[in-house]
Amino acid sequence: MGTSVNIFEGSQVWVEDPVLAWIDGQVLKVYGDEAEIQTSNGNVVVLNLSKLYPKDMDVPSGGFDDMTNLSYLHEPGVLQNLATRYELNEIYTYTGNVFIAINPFQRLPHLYDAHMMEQYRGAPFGKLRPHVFAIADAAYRAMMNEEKGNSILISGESGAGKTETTKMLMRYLAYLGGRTGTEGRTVEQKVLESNPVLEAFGNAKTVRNNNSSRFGKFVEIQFDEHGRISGAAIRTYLLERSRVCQISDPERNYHCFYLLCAAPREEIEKYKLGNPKLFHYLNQSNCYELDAVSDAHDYLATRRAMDIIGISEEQQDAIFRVVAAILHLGNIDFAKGQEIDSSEVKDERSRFHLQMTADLLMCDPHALQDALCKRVMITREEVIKRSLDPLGATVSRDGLAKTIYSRLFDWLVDKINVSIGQDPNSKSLIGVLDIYGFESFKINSFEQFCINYTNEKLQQHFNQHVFKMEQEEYIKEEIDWSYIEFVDNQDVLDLIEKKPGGIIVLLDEACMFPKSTHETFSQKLYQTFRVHKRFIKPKLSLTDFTIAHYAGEVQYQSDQFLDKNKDYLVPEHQDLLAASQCSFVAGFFPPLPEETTKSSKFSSIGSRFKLQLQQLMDSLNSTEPHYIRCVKPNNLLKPAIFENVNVMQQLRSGGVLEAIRISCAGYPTRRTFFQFVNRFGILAPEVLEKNYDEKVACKKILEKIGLTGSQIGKTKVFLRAGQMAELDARRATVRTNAAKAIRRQIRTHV
Ligand code: AD9
Ligand code: MG
Repeated sequence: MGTSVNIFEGSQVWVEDPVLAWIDGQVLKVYGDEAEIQTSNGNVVVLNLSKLYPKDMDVPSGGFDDMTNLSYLHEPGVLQNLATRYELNEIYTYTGNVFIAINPFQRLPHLYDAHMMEQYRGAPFGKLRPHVFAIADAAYRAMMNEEKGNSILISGESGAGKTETTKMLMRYLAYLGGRTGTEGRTVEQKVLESNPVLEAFGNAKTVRNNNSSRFGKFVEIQFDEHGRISGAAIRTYLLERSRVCQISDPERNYHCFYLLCAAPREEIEKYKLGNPKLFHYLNQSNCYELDAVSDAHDYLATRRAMDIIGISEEQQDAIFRVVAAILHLGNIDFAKGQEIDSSEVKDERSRFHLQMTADLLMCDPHALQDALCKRVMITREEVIKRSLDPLGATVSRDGLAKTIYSRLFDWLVDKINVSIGQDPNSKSLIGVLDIYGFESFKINSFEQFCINYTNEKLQQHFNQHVFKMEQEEYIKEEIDWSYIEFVDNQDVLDLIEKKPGGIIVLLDEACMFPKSTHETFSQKLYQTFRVHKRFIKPKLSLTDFTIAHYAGEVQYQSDQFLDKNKDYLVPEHQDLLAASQCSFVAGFFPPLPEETTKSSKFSSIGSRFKLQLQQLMDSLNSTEPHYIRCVKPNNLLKPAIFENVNVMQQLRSGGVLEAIRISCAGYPTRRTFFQFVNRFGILAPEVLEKNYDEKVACKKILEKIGLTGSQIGKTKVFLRAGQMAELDARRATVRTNAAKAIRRQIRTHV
């Protein structure tokens, strides 16, 4: 979207730059459709006029709070504005409906203290500086005034600050809807304390974030007719299961394992734990400690949070007993058994850990060993027990660990929900969504597929909303808007979720057909989507596939799709744990209905996730949404470093620029009549001399300059993309000519 018509000698412009994303410069010469530009780092470049973007010379030194105030709402303008503000620790900025939060990577205590909360309480929106409290306040007021549910959708890449932002929002909502002076465990306290508990069991250090959430979360806070918090419901999505038994340096496993290893001595002794370096599930990585975090302290804090939520002492003991059991389980190694292709517990040390695991899970050690090393085969004639080789037994062990851990996590979520309680009479609610952002790595598997699918869904929701808001503004101002085109991503969603024939359906079919491999699955995809414009078969691979997502192309490796899509609980594991003497553990494994044990053992993670997403979208669709886009300014996780290219990429994939694009399709620039006359009156001085009312003056100015396509609303002038630049260019010419005239006059007088 170049604005070539308005570029002339002396113009200040932005040009693309490989290092800085955008760099500013001045036009030295224009010839034909090319221009010579001197950039601010001293280079001279020649570029086609369509590659130049006008630079806004009226930006205040601290940037704009709301970027729709920029004369030119384009990439470089947005980037420059955000960078300027970030340098001043102004981490929050609006772009119309979208709220952008840039991770400061440093504590800014004053930004979130009690005094700040007080200030934002009930303050008219836009009166104070942009702040997450203002978003929460707006959602709360809207909920109270309109008796309609509101939701706050937070997105951004790993480490961008989603979870921290969510916690600030929840704190502020608890402040607005809390019961002052009440003692004991109030609903809002339980809601707040659910965070440290879920983080202990669902967060881990990754290369991208020391406290990365490995699950998605939607918290629905319910309010009574007085606007007080009366209940809540937490829904979680897709916990990363593989982390329990597989980590790579320098990441960590889930926090709870390290917390328990740092527990007081009695507990360490009771569970026969000790240094985390002794456990296979932890020592695959060399990272055991986190900067500025004390696991010992966090262990006690987690226990306290559990107290507040209402998890009994006994249940807490059971929870940590299961955590310890998983660590011991991981230390059971297998060696070749006496028979061919069989396995047995390797050595004395492994036998010790087997015994410990059985003790902690309160199950029979022999049954545990069998469940790990053998499989029951049911053929038409007989039931036989087949041995697994050592590798098979190890896979079985890891499978058991993952199953137990994910059931523990689900139990915690359920427990928190029951303990907080839902309010059946709730008048209204505010939902807060903290979910993984778009991912594109070197290797992308089923997890990235599900994550990016989620983001496509949310992006569609976002686009539709932004578009609707735009239209509402046009209707309010009574301007004509019918020809604005709306592009959406329904085609990508069809590719993934359509019934019949979408990728998820084809994957389920492959999982149900015993002879399928990832090769046959990929072939099926290639055949089915040969002409789909969002589906690409990469040239150099026979099994990868690429999806052209709204945020860019992602190449997926299909080799683990089938395995990862199968949620399959080995019957031996089920039987073993269902028979546990510990009711807590046995409770994770309720007896299955007869049919499922016999026939369809396969249950599809992809299809279940699709259903969960649909339910989430249904919930969101009944609310008034607010969007927060978190941005990670650098990959070093350090304060005060703003990497342009990196940020630009996130604004693109977060849909911020998409929102801008949608608004550019209409009338992106609006000025009140007063602002317009003030700025462009110079183009029609004769109009200013008459005493027209502002609206008429605007009309006369527009007539005189012959600007077509713009519209006059009830309170504002609406300009098409690029028209502001055109007007500014004319204004600049008029001013230069005036200056020349004055100089001439001075010369003739002298
Ligand atoms: V992930 O997708 O769960 O891996 P998030 O949730 O987006 O990611 P998180 O909120 O965990 O990121 O933030 C990462 C780190 O940035 C935090 O641990 C803080 O150290 C830091 N951070 C984020 N937001 C703020 C803030 N508003 N003030 C101070 C912050 N520090
Ligand atoms: Mg998070």
